[in-house]
Amino acid sequence: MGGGCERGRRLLPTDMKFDVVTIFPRMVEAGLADGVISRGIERGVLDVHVHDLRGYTIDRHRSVDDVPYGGGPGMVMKPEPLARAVEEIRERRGVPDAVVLLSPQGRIFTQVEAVRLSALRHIVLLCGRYEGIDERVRTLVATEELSIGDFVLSGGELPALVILDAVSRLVPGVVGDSRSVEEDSFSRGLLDCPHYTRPSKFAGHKVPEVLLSGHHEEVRLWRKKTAIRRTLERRPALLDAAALDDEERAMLEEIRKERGVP
Ligand code: JFH
Repeated sequence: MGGGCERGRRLLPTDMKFDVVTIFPRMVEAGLADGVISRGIERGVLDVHVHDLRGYTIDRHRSVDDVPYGGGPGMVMKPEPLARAVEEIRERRGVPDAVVLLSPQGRIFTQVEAVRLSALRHIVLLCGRYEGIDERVRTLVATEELSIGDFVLSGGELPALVILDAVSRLVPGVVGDSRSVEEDSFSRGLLDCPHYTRPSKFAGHKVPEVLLSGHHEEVRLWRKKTAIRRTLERRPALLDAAALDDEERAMLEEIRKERGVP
């Protein structure tokens, strides 16, 4: 989906290409059909191709898996179809900047990783299934291995969609308002502040007065402080890593005093 598109008046190349290799192409395509990724594709900024791994098999049964050497339960993804898929992608779409293997053994994918990948032009995502992938795909075909968290999924398709989504929204032109990306509190290493919309009273609970006041500076300070308070309460380790400015460090001190923590 995507490819060169008439943006403005000239035919421009897309800003970022993804190739996803999977035995469940419909599952990945369903995940691309709505939301930021589909908008990026429509706008000609993103180009995503989904490849059915079975299309790269050469045996009569189109096998993508086989029994594990050494015995044991489950099946292992064969290396040849995956290697052939990446080779054809290289020939047809150019040499990718990264070939990412999704697995529970990978480095944890974070916002920092999303920002790093968003600077690349072409990424291949390899989705496994079964008990995993032949180790030689890892060493010979993949350039890196990523996990989206310490829980076990049934395959790499959901992780591939997670990475596609997080990386795509950092590509200029994908998310309409670039402010919502820059101000993303996670990019600053903090949790988000609470949000409210109408009605001003719901189920007996009022919206904080300051948000109705129209005092922009007070609103800004309230949002910053509640973001820091929440981060301290829920994810204190994030604060150690966050690069706080003078104002934020002062607020953190204030909150600690309010809570009676040294
Ligand atoms: C994937 C799968 C179970 C066995 C941990 C110790 C033992 C694989 C391909 C990514 C994240 C995944 C993921 C990614 C790709 C594949 C299923 C089940 C085991 C698990 C290995 C196959 C899972 N972040 N979670 N899950 N599977 N392992």
